[in-house]
Amino acid sequence: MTLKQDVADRLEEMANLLEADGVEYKPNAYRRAAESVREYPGSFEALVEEGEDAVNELDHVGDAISAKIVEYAETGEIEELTEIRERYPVDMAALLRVEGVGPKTVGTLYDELGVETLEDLESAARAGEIQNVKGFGAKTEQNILDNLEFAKSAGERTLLGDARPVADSVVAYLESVDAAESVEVAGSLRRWRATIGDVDVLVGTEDGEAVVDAFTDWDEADNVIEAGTEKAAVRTDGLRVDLRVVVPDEFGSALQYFTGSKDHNVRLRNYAIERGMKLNEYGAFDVSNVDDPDSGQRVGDRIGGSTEESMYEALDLPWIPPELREDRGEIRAAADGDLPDLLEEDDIRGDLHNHTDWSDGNETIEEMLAGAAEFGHDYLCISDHATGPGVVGGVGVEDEDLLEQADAVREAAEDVDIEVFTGVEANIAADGSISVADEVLDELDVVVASPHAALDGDGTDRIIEAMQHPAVDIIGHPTGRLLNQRKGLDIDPERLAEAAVEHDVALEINSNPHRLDLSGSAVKYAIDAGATIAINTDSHRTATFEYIRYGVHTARRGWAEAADVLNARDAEGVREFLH
Ligand code: DGT
Ligand code: CA
Ligand code: CA
Ligand code: ZN
Repeated sequence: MTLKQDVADRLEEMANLLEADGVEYKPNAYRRAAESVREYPGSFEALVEEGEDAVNELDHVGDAISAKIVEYAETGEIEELTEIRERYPVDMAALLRVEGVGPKTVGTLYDELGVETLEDLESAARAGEIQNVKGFGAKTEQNILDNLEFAKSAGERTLLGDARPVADSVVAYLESVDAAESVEVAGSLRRWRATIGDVDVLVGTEDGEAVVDAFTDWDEADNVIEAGTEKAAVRTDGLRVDLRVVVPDEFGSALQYFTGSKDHNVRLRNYAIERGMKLNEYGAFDVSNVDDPDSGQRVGDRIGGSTEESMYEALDLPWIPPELREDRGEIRAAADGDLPDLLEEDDIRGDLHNHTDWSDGNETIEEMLAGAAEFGHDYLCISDHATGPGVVGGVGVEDEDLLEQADAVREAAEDVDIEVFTGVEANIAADGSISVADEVLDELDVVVASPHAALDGDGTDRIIEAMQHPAVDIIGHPTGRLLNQRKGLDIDPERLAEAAVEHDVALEINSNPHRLDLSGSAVKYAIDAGATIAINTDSHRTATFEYIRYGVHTARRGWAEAADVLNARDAEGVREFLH
């Protein structure tokens, strides 16, 4: 955890606790300050070293807050925060995960019923105590009960976007260790699941002890959980990293085994058994002439295991990309020669959903366009928020200003070497209507329509209704889910996919690691139905253009090929698709 993250988290906690306490205005001041800290581009340590006056220069940070930031950096505590924590000894983060429960509700339920944890909340709701609190009712209580399950399971897993940089860093470190011959991440991270239980890393080596020693010395490890001769585990930023060491000759079989998924491995092992083979983490063995194949781990003729390819080859199968290993028909497809020719990161030519400081983005139109050019895109679409359900005025751009912005975008486009699309992110209301006037939509190249309000219950009809609007090109983050925070709309992925084909609307994979919406499994329905996918970052600043890789791998989890993806086409191809 860096000082910057730490401070931003503390300020946000302060905001939530003040709001729980019924304080007005201050909570938002703390939230804006937290945002500024999070966005600070330079070394935050260096800034704090310079003292309160320097910290005061940050946007939305005044005297009171800069003093607290310096206090925290110097003492590791903020006195006022400690006090208010004592007044509200609640598990705020967990309680806020319940859809419909905000800091204010947490405060009231603590004051009235002593609710501190999710368990307390559940028993209070089950006992019917919540509906008797002033300002609450039977409906609120039922809502809390409905949303508790999600909140209880959320938070146990780490976002892909948080785990991947940790994995990249531990792999780079282990690659620098002399004794390590080959290093790979395995597990759910190698399959690019949206959330990760723990990070699995595999090393092939003749000297396991040296690798384990180096691993436990890794300077990003906060503590060592275990250290043996073949495996070790450390914790960093609350995330567990598991290391396995194997001899080089068993690297491929171990990698295949530890990549999972468990369901894929079970099906593959059964496929092997039917063919007189035995697969495990030590290799692929021909056991057709062995009386009792279960008599040991290494029985029969070893015909594969040093590479992962050799494991699949032993079964006459082509290598199966990790993203497909979820037991969704990939082994059958491999046997039939029908594996998809998966989309690659390099296939992406541009990004069609991005924000600027005209709405809630952090950078100007010019900065976003220059950043996209530098990132290597051939084109970028500026699609700021319109006003409408879920997006308040002041954040969203009013209709008449959208036209003015489009002019500004076209003008800025003249100064960059990439193609630029004008656009908008319009809101889909609960009845499926679109928040922007038709005359305005007609003037813009790209219309992204996204749900931002009433994000519970079944949203299929609403989204399909929105697709029927003739100006809509892309459905943005179709379920509105926020991983670990909000379940989002229930969507029937099959109906959604069929409607997308019928109305020629692309379905977005929003690459923001908090969203990854659509999910890989929903994408597979879209691909099977022949729908077009758009992979966008929904960037609010240039630094997040790189999130596109999370979207690409999510698309691969949905079996997408380049031909299925709108922004794998050139700008001309995109124009042909637009309405
Ligand atoms: P996670 O960590 O919950 O996000 O998911 P994974 O898939 O990374 O699971 P993890 O870390 O428990 O184990 C890594 C891989 O090792 C897993 O994908 C498959 C393999 N594996 C682990 N335990 C078992 C097991 O009991 N049976 C089988 N067949 N495979 C296992
Ligand atoms: Ca794992
Ligand atoms: Ca593990
Ligand atoms: Zn949005």
